[in-house]
Amino acid sequence: MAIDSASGPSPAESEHELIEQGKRLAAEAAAALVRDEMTVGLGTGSTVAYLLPALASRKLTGLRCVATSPATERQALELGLPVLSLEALDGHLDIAIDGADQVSPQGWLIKGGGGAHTREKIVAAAASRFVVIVSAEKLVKDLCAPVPVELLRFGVAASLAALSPIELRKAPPSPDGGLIADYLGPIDDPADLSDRLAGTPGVIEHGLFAPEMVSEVLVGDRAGEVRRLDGAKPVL
Ligand code: A5P
Repeated sequence: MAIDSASGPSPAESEHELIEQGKRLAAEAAAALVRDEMTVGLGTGSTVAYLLPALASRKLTGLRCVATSPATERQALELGLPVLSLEALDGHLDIAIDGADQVSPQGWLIKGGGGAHTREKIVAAAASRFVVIVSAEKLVKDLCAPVPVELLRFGVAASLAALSPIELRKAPPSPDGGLIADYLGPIDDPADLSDRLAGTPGVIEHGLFAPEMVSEVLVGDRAGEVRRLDGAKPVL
């Protein structure tokens, strides 16, 4: 059988590798921002999956972490990172680090691709500094659907009707029992949509994160560099 020795990775494989490299570089840069004795919010997702080993490898023995999902908690504990509840830390964190699905030029985020946005938003808001870690393709000119939404199970038919067009996700409920759905309408003005979603009875939380929540976005680009974009939340 002839073996084609010249065949390297396919374009799709190369693209995937570049994206993964971007996530890893952004995650490693964020891990370097953490100092010993800090309290740290850990996000959820494939980019955070690079953050956890990078953080664990720093061997900061005084860290105390809060996880935003069972998956993150499991991985963090396996790596020896101490995980506590937010209550045990009096509801305050020094820094939170998390991925995003989309980042707009104005600093709005869409999060919740993994359905963890409710806990992620609570943790981001509880942190003095919220650092977003993304690969370059997450930077978009205009935010677009889907916007993840967590809904209370009670009265879900009414909530869905009020939020049309929206689709319940074929996924298990969140660890807090909420149903995950995706709002599929236009996003002409993220602030207006954020208000509309938040103001609809039955909505527990939605995946639009305002620029005021974000301290900085670290972008792992295709050239192997990490760029820093300032957010609107001051870094003290
Ligand atoms: C989890 O629900 C999400 O908010 C993630 O933070 C977001 O979807 C980014 O995930 P990736 O790092 O896997 O792209």
